[in-house]
Amino acid sequence: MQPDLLREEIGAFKTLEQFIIEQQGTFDHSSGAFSRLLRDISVAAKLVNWHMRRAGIVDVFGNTGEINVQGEVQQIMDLLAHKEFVRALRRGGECCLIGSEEHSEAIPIRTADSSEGKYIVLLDPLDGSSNIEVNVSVGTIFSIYQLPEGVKEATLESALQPGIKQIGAGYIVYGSSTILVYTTGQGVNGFTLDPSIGEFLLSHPNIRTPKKGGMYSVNEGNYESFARGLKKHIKWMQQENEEEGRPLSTRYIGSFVADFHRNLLKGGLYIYPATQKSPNGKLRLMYEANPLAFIAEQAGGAASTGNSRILEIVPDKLHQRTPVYIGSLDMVRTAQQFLANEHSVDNA
Ligand code: AHM
Ligand code: MG
Repeated sequence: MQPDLLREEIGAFKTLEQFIIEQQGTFDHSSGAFSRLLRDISVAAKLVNWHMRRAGIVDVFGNTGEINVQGEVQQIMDLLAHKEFVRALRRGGECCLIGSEEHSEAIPIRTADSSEGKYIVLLDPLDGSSNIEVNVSVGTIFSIYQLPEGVKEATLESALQPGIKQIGAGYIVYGSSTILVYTTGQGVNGFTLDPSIGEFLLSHPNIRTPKKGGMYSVNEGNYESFARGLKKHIKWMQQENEEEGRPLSTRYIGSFVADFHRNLLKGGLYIYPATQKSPNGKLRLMYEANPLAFIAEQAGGAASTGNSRILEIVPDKLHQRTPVYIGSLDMVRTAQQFLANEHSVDNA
């Protein structure tokens, strides 16, 4: 492509910053402070992206030798991503509390005697990190709440709000390109990072997810320990029925954020159910399930525990887990029906 043409094309796109500023003042919470918070998140995302793109050249593969609060081996990149987000949010001054998958306690940024920051950010700095070493897409997931009215000091309690109270949520996938997708409750928009100018450009405006898709994503290696209803549902998805578009295809990356992103754009159902080993599922409510549930609903999809809406769960722990059925509306409903028809969660 001619350099001039390339420049012209880039100029035709809106940057994330321009988009955020345009939105400012058009809905509740769309204040300058909120815009600055989103900017801080996007800056951290660019830095994590920079680390990711150099992985393999500089020595950031492998684990830190530490076990994180989830009992999982912490990867060096997990820690790097955590640090970049904490640093950007601390420096930005709009955030009063951070909850991170990589830190057992909530991290207060604001104290009673300072007036800085009214936003709570909960995040999984690097989701799917066990995939990093093999060049498979990973991502960051974030959820934003406001410090409740009248609360002066940000503590863990102030962060334990149900997902319906989120005022923003998003994710970044560091994949074949780097994309940031977010919602503030006014639809879902996606921005692709243009590495030549270092800006996120609006590439996926107003994302709507298909009502029904041709893919399901679940770790079928755990099949034996799934509930009877889910086993039946999986068998049903595998049956031949041309009219109804079955069998469906299986697609499972093992990075929730990347599986979710694909299904959001193409239509599909992602499942991480309760299993014998993980009776509450594996995924974390506050910084994995809730933010993606907010995005799924805003894009016209749905997110369920299998029998109730994820966004309505009242949390009691920062790192609590939940079963997840998320994606295209009709597919989540069908999954719920299969589970409801088999009241028992006993195994077949
Ligand atoms: P992580 O946040 O520590 O990376 O763990 C969550 C990941 C999800 O990204 C992914 O969907 C899931 O764990 C895969 O789990 P499994 O290997 O049990 O299928
Ligand atoms: Mg994760």
